[in-house]
Amino acid sequence: DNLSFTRFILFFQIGRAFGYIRGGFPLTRRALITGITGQDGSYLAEHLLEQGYEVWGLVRGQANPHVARLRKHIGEVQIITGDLLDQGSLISAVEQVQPDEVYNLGAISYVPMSWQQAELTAGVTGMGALRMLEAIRVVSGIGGSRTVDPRSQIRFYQASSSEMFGQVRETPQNELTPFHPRSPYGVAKTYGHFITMNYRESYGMFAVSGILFNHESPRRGAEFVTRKVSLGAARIKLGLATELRLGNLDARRDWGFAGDYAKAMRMMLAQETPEDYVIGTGVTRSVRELVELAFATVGLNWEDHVVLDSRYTRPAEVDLLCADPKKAREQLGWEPEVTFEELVAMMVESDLALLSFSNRPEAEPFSPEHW
Ligand code: NDP
Ligand code: GDR
Repeated sequence: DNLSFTRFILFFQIGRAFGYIRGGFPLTRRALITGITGQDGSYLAEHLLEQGYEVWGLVRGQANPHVARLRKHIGEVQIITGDLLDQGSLISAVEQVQPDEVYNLGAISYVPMSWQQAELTAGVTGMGALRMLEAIRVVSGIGGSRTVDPRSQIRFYQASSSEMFGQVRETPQNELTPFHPRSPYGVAKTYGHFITMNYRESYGMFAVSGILFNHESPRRGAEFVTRKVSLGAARIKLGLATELRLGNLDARRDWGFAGDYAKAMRMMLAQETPEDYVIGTGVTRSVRELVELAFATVGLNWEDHVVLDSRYTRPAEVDLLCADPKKAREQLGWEPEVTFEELVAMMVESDLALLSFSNRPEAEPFSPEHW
């Protein structure tokens, strides 16, 4: 009846107002995630669903095989088709989903591939960010003399990377450290970073970049060094292989757990003002230390099994990365929860379990080209 309808509207409006006062948000938020089929997409979707969000994922391709993998982790995600190379598809996605938040995680993200397909990397990893910003701008009617209520703005998160620092002259690296990218991937990410900043400055959009250092998990692609090592140690332990071929063991990275980093993404969009943040642990380790620890976890000596192979060295390397996450700690209240030791143990144990069931399809999740 009319009275209960009026009451419902009243409670709804009070709820919305309360939501704004508490965290600047109405009660149920709708998120659109590009790159939902990747490592971070799955953790972010999981986290947002836990927070009561309605989650939509942009998926490319006609029958993307990664969707089945995503569905196994998370059921409630709604899928919409689109591609970061296709401006129209992004406009349609934003129009259809009407998101409160857009997380742009889609990218060609494997650094060595960016030398083999530099133009594609520029198009997806770099220009993809511009296309998504344009989709939001056009659908929101921002630009020219038209302004929007800042509270109803679509908030945009860009997945920036510590690879933008590249050849660093200062360590640890923070939000003010200059960029000197060392790969076509790093260059493309630097474009994505600055175009995000530019749309914030030009149009007043709530557009931010998280400069995330390396983050890993059992869901990490098998071409990246942590997963290659955890799978390698597990395979050797189970007698499925005898050696593991690697490139530069001296490179140092700041490795954290992807689940912790997904939380930081949401926190950045929940702030009063749009700002960029460095996210990392503040601890740096070499690839050699990673290998030593992973093999020790299964009771093996890495030196008996690791073979150096120049196919895995890069035309230009990033030698040392170490985050200074002070701003994120102080302003977001973000802290990493999983240590490097716990992360390596988690990944090796997960791969031992995975490979022990040899008739499961995930037992061979890597392509021979990367192995
Ligand atoms: P993944 O490589 O696991 O995932 C990449 C995602 O991008 C996949 O879902 C892939 O979908 C999608 N994608 C590729 N090409 C396109 C395209 N043309 N249009 C739309 N989507 C596309 O990466 P991560 O999850 O590890 O990383 C997420 C983001 O964060 C990336 O942008 C990465 O560069 C960045 N980043 C990652 C860090 C890390 O340590 N993991 C650190 C810093 C930044 P498909 O299933 O179609 O292949
Ligand atoms: P990275 O991650 O390039 O830092 O980019 P990756 O795990 O590929 O390499 C880390 C370091 O390990 C050295 N390395 C090897 N790497 C791979 N992949 N395979 C090997 O056999 C091998 N041997 C040694 C590399 O030379 C490098 O120094 C990741 C990606 O997720 C990016 O998308 C993201 O932006 C950055 O992390 C932060």
